[in-house]
Amino acid sequence: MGKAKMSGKRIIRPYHDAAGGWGALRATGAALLGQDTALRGSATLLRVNQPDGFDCPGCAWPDPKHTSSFEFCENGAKAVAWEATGHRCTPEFFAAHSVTELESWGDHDLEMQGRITHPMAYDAATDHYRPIGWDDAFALIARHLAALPSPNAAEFYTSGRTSNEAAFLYQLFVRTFGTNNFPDCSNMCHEPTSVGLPESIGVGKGTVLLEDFDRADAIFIFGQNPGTNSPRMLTSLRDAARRGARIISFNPLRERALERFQSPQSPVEMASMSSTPISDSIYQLRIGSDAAVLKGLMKAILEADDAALEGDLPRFLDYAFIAGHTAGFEAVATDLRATAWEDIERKSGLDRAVLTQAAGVYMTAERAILVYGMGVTQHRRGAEVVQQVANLALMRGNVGREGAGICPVRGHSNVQGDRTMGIDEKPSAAFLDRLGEHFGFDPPRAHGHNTVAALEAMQRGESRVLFGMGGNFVSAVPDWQRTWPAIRGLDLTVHVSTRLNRSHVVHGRAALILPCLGRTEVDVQASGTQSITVEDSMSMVHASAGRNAPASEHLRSEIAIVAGMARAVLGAASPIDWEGFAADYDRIRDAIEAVLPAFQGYNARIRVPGGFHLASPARERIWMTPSGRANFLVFDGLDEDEHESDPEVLWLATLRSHDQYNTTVYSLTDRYRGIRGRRDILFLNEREMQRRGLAEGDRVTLTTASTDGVVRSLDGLAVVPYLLPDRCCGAYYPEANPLVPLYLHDPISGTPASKAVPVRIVRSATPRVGETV
Ligand SMILES: Nc1nc2c(c(=O)[nH]1)N[C@H]1C(S)=C(S)[C@@H](COP(=O)(O)OP(=O)(O)OC[C@H]3O[C@@H](n4cnc5c(=O)[nH]c(N)nc54)[C@H](O)[C@@H]3O)O[C@H]1N2
Ligand SMILES: Nc1nc2c(c(=O)[nH]1)N[C@H]1C(S)=C(S)[C@@H](COP(=O)(O)OP(=O)(O)OC[C@H]3O[C@@H](n4cnc5c(=O)[nH]c(N)nc54)[C@H](O)[C@@H]3O)O[C@H]1N2
Ligand SMILES: [Mo]
Repeated sequence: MGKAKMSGKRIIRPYHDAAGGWGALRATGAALLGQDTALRGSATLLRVNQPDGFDCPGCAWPDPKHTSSFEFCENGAKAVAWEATGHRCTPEFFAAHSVTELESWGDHDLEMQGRITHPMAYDAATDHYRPIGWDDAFALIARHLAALPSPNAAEFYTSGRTSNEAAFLYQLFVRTFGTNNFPDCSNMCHEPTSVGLPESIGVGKGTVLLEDFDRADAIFIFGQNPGTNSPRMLTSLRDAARRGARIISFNPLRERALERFQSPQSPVEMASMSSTPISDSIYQLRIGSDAAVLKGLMKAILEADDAALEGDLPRFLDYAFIAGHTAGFEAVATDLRATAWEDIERKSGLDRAVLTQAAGVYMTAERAILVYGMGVTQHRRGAEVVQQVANLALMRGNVGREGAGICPVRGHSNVQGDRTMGIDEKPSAAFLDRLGEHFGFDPPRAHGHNTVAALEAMQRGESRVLFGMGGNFVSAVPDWQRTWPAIRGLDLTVHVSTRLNRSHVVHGRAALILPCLGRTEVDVQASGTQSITVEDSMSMVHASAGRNAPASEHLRSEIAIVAGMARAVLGAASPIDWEGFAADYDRIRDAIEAVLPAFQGYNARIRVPGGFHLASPARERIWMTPSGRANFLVFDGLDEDEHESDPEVLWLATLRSHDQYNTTVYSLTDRYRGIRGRRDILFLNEREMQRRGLAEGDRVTLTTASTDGVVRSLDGLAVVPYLLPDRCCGAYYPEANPLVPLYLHDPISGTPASKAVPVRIVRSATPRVGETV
């Protein structure tokens, strides 16, 4: 087949600058102006992540001790501007637009309406949302919950911006009501970390602190895009690169910030237009081949270690650590020796020589940090891949030493804290014991639903109510053609929200929107001005208090909403002083301290600037596993899926653009990838385009290679040539979610395989970009 002709308009305009720099400053200015926050916003920005300010509602990356001067972050600024917007979504707006009309709006247009000002209830007779009083809203929830055949017919979702205090009170309410149904955003995100790492190292969290980045000799980054999703991490990476640490990335895409970064904090770099190269190498592995790559790296180390033994040279494996601290090494070594290099090469698309070279960097580094993100977790065998990251760390004793460790980069700013507070469908017996003892009730013991199980229960008609504490459940979940009808069939959907989103327009028969305060806003309760606390990706807990006036006088804090709902649902007979908790958040922290021993002295410790670190046993080389040792775990084979052998099936990764926060689309631009003004894009390499006779701008239909006979397809994506490995393609999340079958999830963690959906591509009847009918 000849080279397809590139005619008509080009869609992609390659971005040649480094990540960060003037481009980032310009984009921040645009984000602030677009939200009418220009003056107030910049004052607000000066309080982000300051000791007396508020925690950035963006990502979960930690701050240098929370005592630093303003650290610039483009995407943090966007998250703040989005919350501190001057736009308002009022009862008049809802009166002017029916829900059916709003359903046809794009995600960006929904969110652009700004902050929701009043509690609203869906009125089926008129198909409009109408204002409702708070007490009436709580009474409506109470009526629906009381009518359920069992508390287990309700689902209580949490998104990861919810504070420790709100999360603790919320789980207390839900368990007092009688269920452990806690689907949460983490179930679609780092659950493979939460369930995979404990088997390996005894804790489901990372083991590094920010200062470890100052000591590491090598930093390996698997499937994580810091330039977009945790830009403050670039400061650590830039400093590490400048002092000569080796940084190696494994990513099917050459993400710009993994290549080079221009620090807006550095006057020299900004003035001279210079930048710091970040990664020594970006290895473009095939989608879904991290296990193969990790096994390749470990096999190369094993081979080098064998050679060292023969040559009587220093060894590459940390035998003292392996013997003293771990179990299962022999089984893993046997499996690695039996794994053929040809299979690793075929699967990953990377040569043995290349992998051996990367392994060389790892095994000559005295201290190494292994970082990973969604490129590792959102796979059919995500939890097992996480365990391979741990294997690689354990081989050289890179856990529990300065400058070394495992670093899962969490998503939402408090998603890790929410889990610590008990947002967990599989709570430990010890936690329930202490909770029940302190509050004098018998918490439900049966495990509840995670996100996938909640959706399945809705599909079966067993779950009847969905309550969402933040987030955008409807858009975030997979398989829309199958999951949305189930959500529409619910008796009641309730969403505690700041801005309008898809979950408000794809709703149950009855529906409520409960507008809440955001992080940037002052929270005044009966005892005075309150602060909340959060836990970052490195287990640092600290306080956060906003100063802006609330977006509307009708807003309530998430805590006050939980308290009001609890009183309405549980009645005056509930022995728990819900109003007392809502009046003074110190009292919630006292209760947290009573239930969770790690929070001893909570109220005093958060008053110290910078907060405190929640001790991690693995960091101290204490292994909280049944054997008391860290475990090497075998990954059986290299494959994820039976489709691997069909050459027509490609792996689709669903991607975040630079201008979105999960389902919140700030703009239609994806600066570093060279896309402007649209999101209906399929990234494909030129060889795959030629094989199909496709040119840039041609429209295609993607169809999932489903195993359940259901047709899942997405029509009208415009093809753009992009440097990707063969048999790989990319499209934007959440638009591509209809292609992700609900069954396509990791059976261990329940996390949907959003980064490796098997798809077929055919030319679509839709006219190509730039062509009119
Ligand atoms: N601005 C902004 N910040 C955010 C978010 C946001 O949407 N916007 N989201 C927040 C949340 S909740 C989360 S969880 C994090 C997400 O942050 P990340 O973990 O960085 O998640 P993604 O951008 O989805 O994917 C990361 C990378 O995985 C790569 N990838 C795809 N498939 C594979 C694969 O098979 N193997 C490997 N090795 N790599 C692969 C992609 O090319 C991409 O560069 O960021 C948080 N921060
Ligand atoms: N295909 C595919 N699917 C994915 C992913 C993917 O990479 N690919 N990523 C997954 C991941 S990692 C995650 S974490 C989930 C994200 O899933 P969610 O966390 O459910 O979604 P968000 O888009 O972060 O939620 C945005 C909404 O949160 C509300 N909000 C914002 N701030 C606040 C606040 O302070 N309080 C309250 N109560 N509400 C607030 C606003 O109304 C806003 O519209 O999506 C998952 N789904
Ligand atoms: Mo996430």
